[in-house]
Amino acid sequence: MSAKLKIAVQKSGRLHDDSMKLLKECGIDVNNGVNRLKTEASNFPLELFFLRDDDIPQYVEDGVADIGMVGENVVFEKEKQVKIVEKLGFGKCRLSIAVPKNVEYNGINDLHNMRIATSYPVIVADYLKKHKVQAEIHEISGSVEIAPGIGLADAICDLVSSGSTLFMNGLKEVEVMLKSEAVLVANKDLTAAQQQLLDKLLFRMRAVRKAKN
Ligand code: PRT
Ligand code: ZN
Repeated sequence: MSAKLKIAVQKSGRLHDDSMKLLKECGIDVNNGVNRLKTEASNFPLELFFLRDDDIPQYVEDGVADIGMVGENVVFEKEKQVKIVEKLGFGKCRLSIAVPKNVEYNGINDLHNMRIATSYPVIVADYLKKHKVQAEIHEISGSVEIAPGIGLADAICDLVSSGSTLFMNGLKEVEVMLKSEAVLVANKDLTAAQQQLLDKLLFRMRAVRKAKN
C-alpha cells in the first residue's frame, strides 16, 4: 500500500478557514467535507480529519492523525508528545493575565494570593511557579472574561488578539505569558514514506508563505 498522511484540522472555529485555505494554496484539492468527520484530497495522498482543536494534540500523539494544525497555546497546554514542525503565520494571539482596570498593578508579585480564572491551568501554573508566585487557579471552560465581574475571580488568563473583549469587560492586560500562532505538529514516529510526504507538504507551505512576503 502506498503511503498516506492523515492531517487533523479544526472542524469549525477560528483556525478552520485559514487551515483549509493554506492547503488549497498548496495546490491540494479537498472535495468539501466540512460536515463530515473525514475526507480525502483528490490530488495528494492526504486524508483530513475534522476535530475540536483541544483534541488535536492527543490524536497526533497517538498516531490516529500523523500531523495537525493547531494553536501553539493548545499544544503547550495539553503537554502531549508531538513535534512542532512549522509555524503557520495565522491564528496569532497572546495568552495574557488581566485584572479589573481599577486594580493597581505594579508587577507579577501583585498576583500573590489572587484567584485566577482560566481555561489554561497548565500554562498558568507553570508561569506562576517560574515567577515564584502563589495563587489560586480556577479552571473554567468558557466566558473567562466575566469571572471577575461576577466575583468568581480576581484576575483572568485568556487569549487576547485585539484586546476589545478585555476592554468591554472592564479588564486590563498586565502580563503576556505566551505569544501564539497556529503551528503544524507531527507525530514523533512517522515512517520514512510519511516523512517524505510531510517534507513535500512543508516545501509547498514554505513556498506559499515566501510568495506572500
Ligand atoms: O470548537 P473548538 O474547541 O475547536 O474551538 P475553540 O472554541 O476552543 O477555539 P477557537 O476557534 O475560538 O480558537 C482556536 C484557536 O484560535 C485558539 O486556540 C488560538 O490559537 C487562536 N486564536 C487567535 C484565538 C484568538 N485569536 C482569540 N482572540 N482564540 C480565541 N480568541 C478569543 C479569546 O478567547 C477571547 O474570548 O477571542 C477573545 C479575545 O479576542 P479580542 O480580539 O477581543 O482580544
Ligand atoms: Zn477548543
